[in-house]
Amino acid sequence: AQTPVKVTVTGAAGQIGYALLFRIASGQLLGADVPVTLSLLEIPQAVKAAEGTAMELDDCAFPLLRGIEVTDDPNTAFNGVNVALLVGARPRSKGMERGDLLQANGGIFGPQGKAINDNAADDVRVLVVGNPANTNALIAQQNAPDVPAERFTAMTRLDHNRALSQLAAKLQVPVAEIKKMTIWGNHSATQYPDLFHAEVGGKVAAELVDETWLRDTFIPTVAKRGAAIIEARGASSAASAANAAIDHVFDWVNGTDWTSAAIPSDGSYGVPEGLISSFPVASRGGRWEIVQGLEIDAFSREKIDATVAELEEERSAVRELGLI
Ligand code: NAX
Repeated sequence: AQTPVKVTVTGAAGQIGYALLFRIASGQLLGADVPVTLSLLEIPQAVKAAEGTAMELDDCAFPLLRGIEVTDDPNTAFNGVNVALLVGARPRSKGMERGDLLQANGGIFGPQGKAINDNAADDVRVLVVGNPANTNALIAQQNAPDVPAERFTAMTRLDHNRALSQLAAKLQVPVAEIKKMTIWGNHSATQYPDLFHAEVGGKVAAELVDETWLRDTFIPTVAKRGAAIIEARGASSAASAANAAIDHVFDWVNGTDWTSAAIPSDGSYGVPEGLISSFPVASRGGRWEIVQGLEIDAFSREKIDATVAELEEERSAVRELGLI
């Protein structure tokens, strides 16, 4: 029998955790034939709630779920971990400056990176969902010098899926007909959803829509969708975020020709090396590769540069705070 894959979810008692854990346990993260064990990491005050979720997971009698642990100790949670989903983060509270936010998250992602460094399995893969996701991933990575840098990634797949859905609705086509969608840069309002490389029925998507819609509707709708969900639901995206995390890890492990993920830059497309930035990526042999050779026109160049500049500022800020 196959050894179970250990999947650790931080922020397990939160709303994304609740939408995510049952899908992992049912086999959707890694495949319908891969047994898993789950480790639920929470802060002490939320351990009891996470235990309640663990009870419900038990009550599903998932055939692939071979064990559950609930803990507030990162060293325990990441001991032997193969897939780490870092969801728990410190949200921005009223009046909080960016520096305070980065500092608070450094206090979470620094120690978690170190715990991954010291305890994880050799094949560990890390996906950071908790915001500011790209920079939190960078902090964790920089605190895990013994883990290959490329194993630290951040989630822009929700933005990618939002872009697919917006374009499909505009063109009245099924999402499956859209290929080569790309989100560039930071998972923030500066992100750049790119229709100049996306294709629908073999045609370039940007040529199937008018320029005004692309610039003034599509890009801001995708970039500000998170805020629109909060406005409508009274709570931030949860099931769709969990779904995107599942998509990201499934494709990383099982392969894909094209999607979007924030991965450490190798300098491609002028993105400074080491920044964890979203790119068009393929996954082959269990590794992400940046899709090469795309032509970037002036419009896209400006958008990519703006979002990458924000990532550079965040990196400088966490350097100044001594977090990396
Ligand atoms: P919730 O506030 O519902 O849950 C967060 C949980 O994390 C809480 O239970 C909290 O106790 C726990 N937590 C805090 N610090 C922790 C630590 N040091 N160790 C372990 N657990 C800890 O938030 P939720 O709605 O689940 O969102 C989680 C994160 O995802 C937020 O940072 C949010 O901004 C981010 N998002 C990222 C998205 C993306 O596309 N990358 C989209 C959705 C979401 O907004």
